Amino acid sequence: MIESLECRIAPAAVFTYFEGDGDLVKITSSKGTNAQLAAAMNVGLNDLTDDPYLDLTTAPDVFEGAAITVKVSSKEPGSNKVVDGIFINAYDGEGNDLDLAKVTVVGNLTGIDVGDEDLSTPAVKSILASTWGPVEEFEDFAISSEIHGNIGTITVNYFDGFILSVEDYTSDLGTVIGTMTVKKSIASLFGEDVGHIQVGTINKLTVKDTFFGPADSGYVGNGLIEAKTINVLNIKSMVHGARIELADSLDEMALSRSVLQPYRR
Ligand SMILES: [Ca+2]
Ligand SMILES: [Ca+2]
Repeated sequence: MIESLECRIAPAAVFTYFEGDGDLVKITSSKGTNAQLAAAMNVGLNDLTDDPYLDLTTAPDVFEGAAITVKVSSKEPGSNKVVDGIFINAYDGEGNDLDLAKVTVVGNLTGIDVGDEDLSTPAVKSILASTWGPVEEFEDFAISSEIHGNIGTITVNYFDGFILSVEDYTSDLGTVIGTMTVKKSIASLFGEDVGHIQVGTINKLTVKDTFFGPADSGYVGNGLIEAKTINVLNIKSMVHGARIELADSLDEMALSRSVLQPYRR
């Protein structure tokens, strides 16, 4: 008997919608049904963003651990051929929280809230997006991406978003980012919290081009990394007042070292 092709493809839910520029966007979830995915779209519209809003907290048990892919499946002449912007909600802090596996956006990820109550399992294994944050310059602010737990890897061309550890980033529970690779720039746009990261630890951060700051725009948190620890750091250039601020907290390990080596740290 010949096995049909469909049987060998992992079951997935699909939802499509048209963008203003004519692109047909296809959302795929490795968990759930087409109906459940459709019900998650634009439910509980986030008044912070006009972009499409995928609210997976509508069925956290269904989508727990799902891989989510958002990409343009049918390109129109004259369109930009990428997803213009989508916000993914998988954390509401009210018990409807879930972890995700691989999140892929071929285009702009406006923001993502993610992570269940179990901090021993990653909030999200990986995030791959062309750009992350607002798409227009002087759109004034980046919507916060609230992360409850750790992130395995982040790979983006431009990071203009606002990653915020739900747990106090100066505590032991703060979000840990394993590897973050920015192929172009951080804070390439002006705006409040555009290109702002506040997490406990980044194990490896690579910025292949420029990490920008606010210059004289007056925007707060524009081009700012706050963390307790960054282990491996490789940034080609930092300009315009870009800042990295490490939390000045003396934990037990640091205290014991200071006792052993009173004049050294
Ligand atoms: Ca588009
Ligand atoms: Ca978790």
